[in-house]
Amino acid sequence: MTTVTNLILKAAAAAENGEEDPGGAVGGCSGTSSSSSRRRSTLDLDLGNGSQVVYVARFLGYQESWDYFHYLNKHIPWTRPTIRVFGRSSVQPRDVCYVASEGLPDLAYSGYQPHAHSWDEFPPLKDILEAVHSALPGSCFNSLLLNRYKGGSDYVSWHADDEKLYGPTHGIASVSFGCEREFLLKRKPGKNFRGKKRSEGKRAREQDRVAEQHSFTLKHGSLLVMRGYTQRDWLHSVPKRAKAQSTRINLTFRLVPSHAG
Ligand SMILES: O=C(O)CCC(=O)C(=O)O
Repeated sequence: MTTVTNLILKAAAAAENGEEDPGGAVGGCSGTSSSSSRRRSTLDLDLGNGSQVVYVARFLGYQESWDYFHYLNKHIPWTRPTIRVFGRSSVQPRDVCYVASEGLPDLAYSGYQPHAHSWDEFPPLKDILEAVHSALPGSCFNSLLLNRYKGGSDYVSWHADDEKLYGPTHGIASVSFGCEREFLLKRKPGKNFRGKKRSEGKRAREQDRVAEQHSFTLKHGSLLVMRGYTQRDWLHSVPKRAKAQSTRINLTFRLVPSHAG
């Protein structure tokens, strides 16, 4: 799918070869300085109505990212649980694991309540979390969902991470390793494009549809941030792709307020 987003991404990638934006700022949960003063090319996409996406193609270095990939692939206790969607049981089409700080309310989705592992069990995850906090001043993530896609038949279908647990405007920071996969965003049905009335006519509706979908190729070592009302107003997915033959690992860092639940 060629969308406006992918054209912008190509421009951002070209810019990476030359001049780059400063991406790593001082700040974050611990208030530490950036793990790197590396200059990064970023794409900021305003989705309208208080939703934004930020994409950093080279968030982590290439070899460092492979080191994380191999560690996570080997040491994470991956499971493929049975979940219930629309009243039907099915095996989740990817491997998952959950890590969270102590004392948080339990996460549950689709009839499944994952065991919350401790950050201390997987020290490299704490390093990645610190890099995320450093790159996103003011962020303070305390939980992490890990996904492993073993090939192009593994996927995540259209959904929003809009569980009450997270609150209405929670940000999600998503770090990817290994095989590149397409990540799609589309506006939830009934949510108007930038507050405008929906257009009349087939052609106008098709133009609206294209304007309301975005596609990102999530690269090895990249960071994608969904902010504001993105989970309230948008759906996202990683569709099946026959060409994606190798393993991809994705980490989604989230903040669970300790009073949630
Ligand atoms: O693998 C990805 O990039 C997305 C994962 C995702 O949508 C989720 O964990 O909710």
